[in-house]
This record gives sequence, C-alpha cells and structure tokens, in this order.
Amino acid sequence: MRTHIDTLAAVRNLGILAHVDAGKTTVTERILYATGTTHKRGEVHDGTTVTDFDPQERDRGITIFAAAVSCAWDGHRINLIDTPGHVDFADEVERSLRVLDGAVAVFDAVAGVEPQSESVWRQADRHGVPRIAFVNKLDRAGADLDRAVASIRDRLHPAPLVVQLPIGTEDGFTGVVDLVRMRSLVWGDDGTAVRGAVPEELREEAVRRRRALEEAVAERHPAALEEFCDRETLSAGTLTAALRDLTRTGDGVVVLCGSAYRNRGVEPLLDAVVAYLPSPLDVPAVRGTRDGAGQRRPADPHAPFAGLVFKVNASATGRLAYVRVYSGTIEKGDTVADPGGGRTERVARILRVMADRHVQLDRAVAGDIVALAGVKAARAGATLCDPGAPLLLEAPVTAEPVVSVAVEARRSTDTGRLATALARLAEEDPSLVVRTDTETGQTVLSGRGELHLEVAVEKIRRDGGPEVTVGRPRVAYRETVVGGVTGFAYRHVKQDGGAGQFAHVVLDVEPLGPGPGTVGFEFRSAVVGGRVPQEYVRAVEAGCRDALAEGPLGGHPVTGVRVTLTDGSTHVKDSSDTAFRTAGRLGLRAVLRACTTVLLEPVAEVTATVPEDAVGGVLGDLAARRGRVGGSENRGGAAVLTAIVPLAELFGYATRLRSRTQGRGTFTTRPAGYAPAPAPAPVR
Ligand SMILES: Nc1nc2c(ncn2[C@@H]2O[C@H](COP(=O)(O)OP(=O)(O)OP(=O)(O)O)[C@@H](O)[C@H]2O)c(=O)[nH]1
Ligand SMILES: [Mg+2]
Repeated sequence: MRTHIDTLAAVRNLGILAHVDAGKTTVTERILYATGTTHKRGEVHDGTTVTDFDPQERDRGITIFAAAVSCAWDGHRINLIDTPGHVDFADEVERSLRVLDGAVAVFDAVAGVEPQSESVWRQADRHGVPRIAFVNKLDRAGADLDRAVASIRDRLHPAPLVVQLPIGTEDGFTGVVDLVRMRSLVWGDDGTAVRGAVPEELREEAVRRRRALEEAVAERHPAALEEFCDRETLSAGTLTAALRDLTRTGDGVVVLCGSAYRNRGVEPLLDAVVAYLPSPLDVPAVRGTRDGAGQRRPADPHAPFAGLVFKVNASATGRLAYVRVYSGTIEKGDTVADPGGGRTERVARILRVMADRHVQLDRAVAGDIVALAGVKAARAGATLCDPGAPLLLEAPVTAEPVVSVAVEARRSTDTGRLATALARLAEEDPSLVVRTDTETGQTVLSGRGELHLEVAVEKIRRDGGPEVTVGRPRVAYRETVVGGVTGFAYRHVKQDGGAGQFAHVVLDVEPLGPGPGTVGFEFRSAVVGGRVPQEYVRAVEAGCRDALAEGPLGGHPVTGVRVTLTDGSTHVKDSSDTAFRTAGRLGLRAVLRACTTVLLEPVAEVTATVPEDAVGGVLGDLAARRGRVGGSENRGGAAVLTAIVPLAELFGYATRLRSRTQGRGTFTTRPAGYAPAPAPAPVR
C-alpha cells in the first residue's frame, strides 16, 4: 500500500501554457530530450516535434491539439500536456487544465506577457492550478528578463519570485546563476551543462538578487520569516521548502529563464517542476455527483475507480481516450461505466504515451494520466467509473461557438459519409457543434473562430473523408432586451374534453445588466401567498428557458434578461407542471415581442503589432471594420494597437493585415463578449 502512495507522490501532471509562439512545443521537445524520452531534438519549423504530430500542425507550424506525453526525471514521472496557444483552440486548454495539477507558463523574453498568456493565466487561476513561469527566448535580440518579470507582475499580479540570474544576454546568453544554491550552470553549444561557482563579475549582483528573493519569501512565509529574523539569511533548504509552499498556495510564482531553442535552461526547469509543483496527493479530492448528491473521491488506488476523459483521438487507425484517473485503479480488460452517456465500455488496452512510443500497462492508478484503447463511444468530457460505484465528474466547460459555416458534401452520394465525419469531429472536440438549420435544411458547423472551422474542414479531407463545399463564415448573433415590460399577464387555457390545462402567470421582464452586452439569464419569483405553488414556479422557469432559444428579431438565442414572476393563479383540476411550463414559454415569447429588443453580435479584442510606418493604414482599416481603437503603445520599436472589433468584420483580416504591413504585422484576438449590431437585422 505504501508503495502506491509513495509513487503517487512522485507524479507530476503538468501542462505547458502560453500565448501562441512563446515556445511551448519547443520547451516540451527539449524536456523529452533532456529526460531521455527522445534521442533527437525536433524543431517546430521543420515539422519534426513529438507533440505537434498532426499533419496540419506540422504544415501550419502551430499547435492545434493538446498532446499528452510522459517522461521521467529525477525519480519522478511527469505526465506532460503541450497545449495550443491560439485562441480558437482555447477549449483544448480548458479541458487540459481540468486534469492538471500544475503548469509551466511560458513567456517570450522580448514580448513579455501577451494577450493570450493573460487569458490562459486567468483560466489557470479559475482552476486553481499552481504555476511556475519560464521566461523563454532569452537568446533573442531585445530579450530582457527584468522587463518580462515586470510585465508578469503588472499584468498578471502574482508575486514573482525570480530564482535565477542570466549569464550573458541575447546571443551571449550562456547560462544561469541558481540563486537558491548560489552556483552557476553554463551550457555548451552542444547543450551539455557544466556546474560551477558564481562568476566573479556577477557575484555582487547575485548576492543582491538572492537577498531580494529571501525578503520576498520571508514576507509571505511565516517559517521562513522566523529563520530570516534569527539568522538574517535563508538556507537553500528553507528557501526551497518555502518556494514549494508559496507555489502551491498561489502566494508567489517562481520565475526561471532560458532559451528552449538553444537548449538552455531546461534541466533547472525540470528540477523546479519536481521541487515546487504539487503531486496528485497535494491537490484536493475530486468532486462529483452520485444520484444528484455531491461526493468527494480521494486520490486513493483502493477507492472505486473514477476518471475523466479529457481528450479523444479518433483516427482511422484507432480511437484513444486520454483519461486522468482520479481515484481507484483501472485494469486492462475492465468494464467501466460512462454514466453521462448511459453506456458501459471495455478497456482493451492501457497505454502510456512516451513520445512516438506507446508502453502497454496492466493497470493505472489514481493520479495518473493514460490513454485507453477500446473505449468506443465515450466523448471528451465524459466520466468513466466503476459500474458498482457510479459517479459523475463535472464535465469541462465548453465555450459557446461564435462562428458558423454551412457545409455540404460535393457529391450528394457522400452526404452520409459527411455526417459520419462531422460526428467524429464533434466527438473529439466538444467546442465544435453540428446542427441542421431548420429553415434552410443546411448542415451548419459552428466553432470558436475562422481558423478553428478551417482546421476542422481540412481534417475531414486529410482523414480521407468526402469532398466538402463550405459556405461563407457567419457569426452567431444574440438578441437582448434594452427596454422591459412589467405586469404582462398570460393565460394558458385549453379545454378540449378530457383533462384541461390551466396556467396563469404575470411576468416582469427587464435587461439583466446596465449595458446591452450583458449575457446570461436570471429568473426570480416574487409571488406572495402561495398563489403559484413552488413546483409550478420551477415549471415556469423551465418554460422561460425554452423561450430563450429563439428571440423575436431573427430567431437568435436571447441573452441578458431578467424575468420576475410576480403573480398568477391555478385551477384546482386543470393546473399541472406541463401547463405552467407552456405558460412560461408562450408567455415569455409574447412579452419579448412587447419589449424593446436589439440584435447583438460577438466582438473580439484585437491586438495588432505593426511597424510604426504602417500605423495609419492599419488604424484606418480597423475603423472601416467598425473597430473601436482602445490604445496604442510602442513596444520594442513596433506599435501595439488594441481595438474592439465585431467578429463578423474580422474574416479574412489576417490576409489584409499582411498586405497592409508588407508581411511585418501580426495580430491576435480574444473574445470580448457581445455588442449591439447595426440594424437592420442580418439574416442568419
Ligand atoms: N530564438 C528563439 N526561438 C525560439 C525559442 N523557443 C522557441 N522558439 C521558436 O519560436 C517559434 C514558436 O515556437 P513553438 O515551440 O512552436 O511555440 P508554441 O508556444 O508551441 O506555439 P503554439 O503551439 O502555436 O501556440 C518556433 O519557430 C521556435 O523555433 C527560443 O528559446 N529562442
Ligand atoms: Mg505549440
């Protein structure tokens, strides 16, 4: 028994998170090399890395799918997930964060904190995932560790605890001083590391920085403070223990630096992962529900099995379901339940993915991340559990799709094949939604952005699917209330022989927030004297939610409203849940027609980095796209512009920006909610 627990303490489930291009895949590649998992170093630009294995990732030079690999370092097993940085694939990050115990946030030493690093940082905050920061690309011209740390402090607001001092800068960056142990580590051109004393010329600076680190730690950690007061210094042991505590509570973020591309800084990063980030035993027990009641499951190999499928890879050669085992043990040949899908599945094989090699395991215990073969239907987000002790873990949150395209098989005989291919896509990626338009009969594929849909359609082609015709991308509109109505009475009465139906409701409808961009729905009851019994109030709420599916302007979903049930009445014989649900649905539909409503469109925050001489043209173009420019600042000789732009105006923007800046401009976007769309209402 002890052995299980001991090995569990030596597991690190680690994610690599960052803005696009910060170097996550390169860091992952170097980790696999440094740990002896691979014997050659692949490059993103050559399409030879382990974790960007999808042909589209290799062609495009970006990560699209989160990839899980395992490696070993210093007696520990590290299950590592390389995540995509592009905002269209943020759902992959969300699902990965759900199963991780710790993360390395990678930053570009020239750019510092970029928009998507901020988004993933907030995502990790929400999941309570402790982090270490790695400031990468110190070899680049203009790299500056102190400036990057300042931007981490200013924009992400943690307490940065910098544990290294770089030796040399830019092209001359060769090593680091380890401020905890006060020794140096210098890498040769072949990547070999040589330990030594702190170089004489950096001695004073290193002493000053260690002092600053000690003070920052003592300020936040009572035991360290005691030692600091007694001895006026902190031992390496105390410092390490305190850094571990601060990392796990989120009261500080250890900052390391290096250049993944040049193989510098990777071993100390691995040491830090092992020393500071939590094991599965250090994180709270997972929560789930059983028959509607909350339940906790400890990371104990002897508890009933429960795991979460966070990724499904359904290729022509087979289907792998990646699972985080939260409790219990799963063995090869086991039958497990998928309570959400109402099925059972048989686990044919359990695999540990070691780069391009798969190692077969007989079992996997609580705390581990493995891939299961033979699981036929469980989708990404499904719970798998012991059929004798069913438990439903909370599924990862999937963001609502904002962009859609109509898709059609080029040959009508391929319609069935296209439906199968689309179903497979949605099974792997819950942020892709496939539906049939009720008016046009077209098949509509919706997702997070233009690139997301482009990649999905291309995947159908590359997986040997049918040829597909794709319509123009369209954004997903919403409708909202800007002027409400009070005291709207609605009676649902039906008397056609047999049991009748009677429900009478009085509704107030008002905007939910101060601005028209507020999203969400709130339902309240202000009924007094039990004039509408509680169970019928719930039925009215359900009916109102039904009515939100289609608004009065163009049949788009309605958001940003508050409905209050103020009064109503019942009939002794004819009132029922069904009658009140119908009254809620038809009643709200009628009130919405009486309210002042507006159409909303999704908007995005655009951050464009452009050469100074192109600023005028880019600003003019953003204005023509109905963009509201928020700010402009100079960063490293280039202008960084931010603007809020309707998503509908951003289709094809990448090509336009490239031509406006002769290929020197780049931009990123992130969702910024909804804003009123110009009238008249566009057709769906
Ligand atoms: N100069 C320099 N370039 C680097 C370094 N690390 C990565 N790069 C380069 O930066 C580019 C992006 O690296 P990736 O590892 O693909 O970045 P990523 O964060 O995985 O990108 P996405 O997955 O697409 O978000 C590649 O061309 C790398 O070779 C580094 O330390 N120094
Ligand atoms: Mg990558």
